[in-house]
Amino acid sequence: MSQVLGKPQPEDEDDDEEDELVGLADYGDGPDSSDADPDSGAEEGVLDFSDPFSTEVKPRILLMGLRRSGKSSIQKVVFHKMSPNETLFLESTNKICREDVSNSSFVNFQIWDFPGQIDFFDPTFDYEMIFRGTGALIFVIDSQDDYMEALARLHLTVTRAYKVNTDINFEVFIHKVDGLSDDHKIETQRDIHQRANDDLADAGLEKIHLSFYLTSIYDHSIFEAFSKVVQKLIPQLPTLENLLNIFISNSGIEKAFLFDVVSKIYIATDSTPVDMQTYELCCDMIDVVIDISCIYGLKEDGAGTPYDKESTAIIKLNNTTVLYLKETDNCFYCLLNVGDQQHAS
Ligand SMILES: Nc1nc2c(ncn2[C@@H]2O[C@H](COP(=O)(O)OP(=O)(O)OP(=O)(O)O)[C@@H](O)[C@H]2O)c(=O)[nH]1
Ligand SMILES: [Mg+2]
Repeated sequence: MSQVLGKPQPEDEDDDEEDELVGLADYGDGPDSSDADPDSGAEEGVLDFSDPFSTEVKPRILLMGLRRSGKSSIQKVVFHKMSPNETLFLESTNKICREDVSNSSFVNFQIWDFPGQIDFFDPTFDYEMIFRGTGALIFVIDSQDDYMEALARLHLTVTRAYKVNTDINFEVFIHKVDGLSDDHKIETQRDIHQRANDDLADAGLEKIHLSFYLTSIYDHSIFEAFSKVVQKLIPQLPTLENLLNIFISNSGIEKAFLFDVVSKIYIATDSTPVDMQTYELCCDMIDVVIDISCIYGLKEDGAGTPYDKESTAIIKLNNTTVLYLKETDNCFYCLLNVGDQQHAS
């Protein structure tokens, strides 16, 4: 592995199994198999095709990519608030793990975390059934490693999936970019973009559109990228954006985001460009408000929820920025007002 400035990684005990291909028969189907994931909540489980959930009409987001590319880490950091350093101790996934994410009326989908090596030729792997119900396929590439094999796998995965379902959004996460310099990031993205599209063109499949994101679990880029993936699956997005546009043009507010409280991904924002610093500021504000609410927001007997529809917070920064946050239906409006000291009311 050609590690460039990487964070320390534990010994990969499974290195010798690198070429092992996993068929569906290996994914486990009994109740015992779910303990492969110690963090699994009640809703999280190992795929069982007889499970009524799997036929439910919820957009499905697949996390695919080579082993140790960072798929499970992404899921844990974004949806389970796991700290990035803790992901060093995650075990390799050996079964498809499915999780329902139903945080609000807008954020309502399933995430399927795949083991690194899927064998499309294994007759027990019913990829047609999997791709048929898929809204987005996130393919994770470890940018700190040699990515040629990952590109070949990306091509195979995308072409297979496209044959089954032409409506899938193909999202490529060029991941672990925390280990790359700024120049190296741009160069890697350009190279991966070029090679992946050339491969598709050679196969006569230029019509397949791939979106690329530079991501890392060590900063907010993974939340931003996931926000964009999820937004594409929200049919009400144009309406929400329109409402936020009308809102900012009538209120003197500089920027407005609609956040999912639980994951901190933003569901919508007005059409002014998103600047990373502003997004990070809003994420930090959500953390502060939730932390303070959990300490002071409960009744003395511990009853009630720490934050609810009545929750509001205003933070004034010393650079004339005012942050205003309001909860509604498990979403936060986070508004940013720069320049004058008035806030929305
Ligand atoms: N530097 C860096 N390391 C990361 C990042 N994301 C994940 N990792 C590390 O990459 C290693 C593998 O992560 P996993 O999430 O287990 O990878 P996976 O793709 O789920 O692997 P399999 O389950 O074997 O397919 C872990 O040691 C993580 O800490 C990142 O953004 N930056
Ligand atoms: Mg994994």
